[in-house]
Amino acid sequence: MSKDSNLSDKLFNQSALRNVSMASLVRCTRLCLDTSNCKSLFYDRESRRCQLHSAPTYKITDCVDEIGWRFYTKYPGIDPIDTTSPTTPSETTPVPSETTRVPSYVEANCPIGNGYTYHLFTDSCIKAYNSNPVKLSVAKTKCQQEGTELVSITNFYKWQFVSTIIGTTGNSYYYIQGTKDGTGVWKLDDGYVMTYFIWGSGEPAAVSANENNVILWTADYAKMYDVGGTDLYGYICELVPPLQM
Ligand SMILES: [Ca+2]
Repeated sequence: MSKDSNLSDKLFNQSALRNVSMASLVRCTRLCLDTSNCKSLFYDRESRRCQLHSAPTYKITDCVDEIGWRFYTKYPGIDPIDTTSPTTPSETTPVPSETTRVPSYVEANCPIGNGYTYHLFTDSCIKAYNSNPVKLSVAKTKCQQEGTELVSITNFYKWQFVSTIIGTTGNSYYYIQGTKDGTGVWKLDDGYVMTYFIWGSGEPAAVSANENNVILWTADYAKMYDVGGTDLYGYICELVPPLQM
């Protein structure tokens, strides 16, 4: 997320996706990143209000003056849309050519030339590997070596996107984020509790000890299975853009 100082002390006070209290900007940002259609947010440090929005940015003239609010967007550099009147394409609108340029935020958030695939709706950028199966610790290292991390699946739409990348047939296994702690709670690598699961048939079920990690198995529609971390599987890396605040 990038701060846009042009909208400091401004607020777009219509049609927020969420309007909630959040203890910090980091948490507000996290909520936006976990909300599939959130593209920008306003945060007021004083009142700790957090407003999530579905447009990448807003025109200053569509905002009201509200001291204290700051604006952050996933898509810096995008021109604001007209929020005051519905746009109707005119007859002279040119037909987009097949060589439409890749939007700059895709290039910035996802090096698609490197085998990664970008999904706008979940703002995620992933690449699956399965030709050289490895144990979990090596999978994490492999992702880190290219500046990414194992994919974290935080909602249905993210899972759905990932499943289209790896497929839902065949017999392939892929490590993803998710570690069960000593009290049985599943957590992501940053310590947050996992809230979204799409377990395979009969899972989670530890048929051997220490099935404290998660894979997706294409033979069961790319659903989640708890496994140990020493088996050799493919893995899915995700490029997570750094927070800019
Ligand atoms: Ca299992």
